[in-house]
Amino acid sequence: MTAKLMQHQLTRRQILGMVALQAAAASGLTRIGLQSASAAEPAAVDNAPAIVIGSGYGGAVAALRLGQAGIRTIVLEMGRLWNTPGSDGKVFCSTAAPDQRSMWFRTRTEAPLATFLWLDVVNRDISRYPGVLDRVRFADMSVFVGRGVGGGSLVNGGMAVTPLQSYFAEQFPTVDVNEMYGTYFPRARSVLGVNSVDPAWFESTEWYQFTRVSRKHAQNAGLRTTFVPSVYDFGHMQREAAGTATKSALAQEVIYGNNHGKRSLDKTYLASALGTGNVTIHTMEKVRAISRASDGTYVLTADRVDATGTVVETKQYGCTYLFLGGGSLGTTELLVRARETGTLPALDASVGSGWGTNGNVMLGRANHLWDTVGANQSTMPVMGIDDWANTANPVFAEIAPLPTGLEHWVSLYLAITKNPQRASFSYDSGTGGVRLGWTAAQSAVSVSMAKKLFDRINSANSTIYRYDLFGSSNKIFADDFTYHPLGGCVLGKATDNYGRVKGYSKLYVTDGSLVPGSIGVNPFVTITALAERTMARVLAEDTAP
Ligand code: FAE
Repeated sequence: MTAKLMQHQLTRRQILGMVALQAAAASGLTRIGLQSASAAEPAAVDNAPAIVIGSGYGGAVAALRLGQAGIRTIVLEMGRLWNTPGSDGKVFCSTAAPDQRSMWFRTRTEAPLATFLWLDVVNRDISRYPGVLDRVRFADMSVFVGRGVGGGSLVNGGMAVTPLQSYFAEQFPTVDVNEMYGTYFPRARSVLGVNSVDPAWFESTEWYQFTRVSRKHAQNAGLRTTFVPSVYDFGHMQREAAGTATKSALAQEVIYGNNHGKRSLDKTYLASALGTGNVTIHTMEKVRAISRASDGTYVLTADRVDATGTVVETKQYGCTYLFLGGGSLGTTELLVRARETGTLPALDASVGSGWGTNGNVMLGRANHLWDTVGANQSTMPVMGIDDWANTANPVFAEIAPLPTGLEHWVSLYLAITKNPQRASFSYDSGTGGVRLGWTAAQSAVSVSMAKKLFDRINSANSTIYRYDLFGSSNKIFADDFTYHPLGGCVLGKATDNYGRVKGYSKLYVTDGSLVPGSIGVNPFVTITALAERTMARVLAEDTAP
């Protein structure tokens, strides 16, 4: 964002919060609050009325609303603050030249799209560092997640989609949909800074030729396409294209972070939360245990790690109100461990279950030579093929970019299928971690649905699939990873109808673990809106003196 634009759009609280973030980065602090904007680091505070675990969508909403309510709050985030430029002058590295900043403690990148023409040209050796993207591997499924202040908002494609009301109601039968669509979805979109691409610019720019080609192929098969909004600032993107702003979406930046243009949570919810003066974010601290003291308050154990991953300190925290925003994986792991090790034994038996991939499958199609997709591609998707209304085979497929700087004739997609399969996490006492019971056969259900849709598109356009993008085994459908982990502590099952965890008072879940495995579109707007709904209810009913 340019300074001018920021002044135009940011509230006073956000500006104060951004000052705090900047000051923390400049002085290398791992504790960020308004106090850190002054020279002295605040005194160590291990107790707070409220603690939030994680700073992704669910955590950021909780932090802002608690701060606004005047409740002193600590946010514990295992990743780092991302606003210090590296030696190249950039905060984040691009997908074309990944370095240590790309991935969470890896020696080689593990990009979703592994090969090109079967060649191992995508991934690079890197040094171990708390990079921004993690790939958490389970037996038959791996999960991409963001690490850092802002969680998934730092690495995602910015697609800010509100689900179909009827499907939301199907997934959340106990939630008042009128209230969600009348109050909480609009509130979430407004604070997230959701905007839409200018249709005239979309039709004319070389940067979205890849999308127009995929739209034509979908239409040739009689399929409907729809624009999807984004949290990437399209004003900035148009200036990138015009050469008047530094390129980010137009410079192959996305899954390892965007240096400009994206309204990630550190620029929206979290900046405002810090601006209340009541919220402090501690970075590089991973919570590993939660228990309850005899007076009913919560006790947390957190490991602080340095840039090599070494634990440099183990800390104890105490709080009255505890909000879990560690994401579907982080929150579920903490609660399953707490139940199975007996530190929170009254947790419901359903904690750990109801997990799904949002039916994710990635695939590429090979276009005819005359159907060029363009060497220049924006990394921010703006359109989906919407066949969700097809009850025999509901699929919503995002038209995804594959920016390489060269014409490659590939149309890439991330399909979201209505896969009804769900899995559970179980505690592994040997490692202290969790296992995920998702199987390859469960992924095959998503593949069969994606295949039915894309077979139609291929047949209408006399095209074929690409076999060279997902490793050396001629794999067409990448069904072994997801960007959209959902569930594990499902609303109304592991919690009450507002995210209050069953079995314990003043313990709440606000993140993607509430969503029962599928929401039919990209999930962060839903996660944000549900967190807004939880916070409104909790602040009205549970925190009154
Ligand atoms: P999340 O954003 O993952 O935040 C959890 C935070 O908690 C992280 O910062 C963790 O580091 C931290 N954490 C976890 N455990 C602990 C612990 N024990 N102690 C301290 N900190 C902890 O959770 N969604 C869309 O809607 N549109 C898109 O275009 C889109 N594209 C995506 C592209 C990629 C490459 C990826 C990976 C995801 C994408 N998503 C997209 C998914 C979206 O980012 C995801 O649903 C949300 O980020 C989930 O929000 P949560 O609040 O549940």
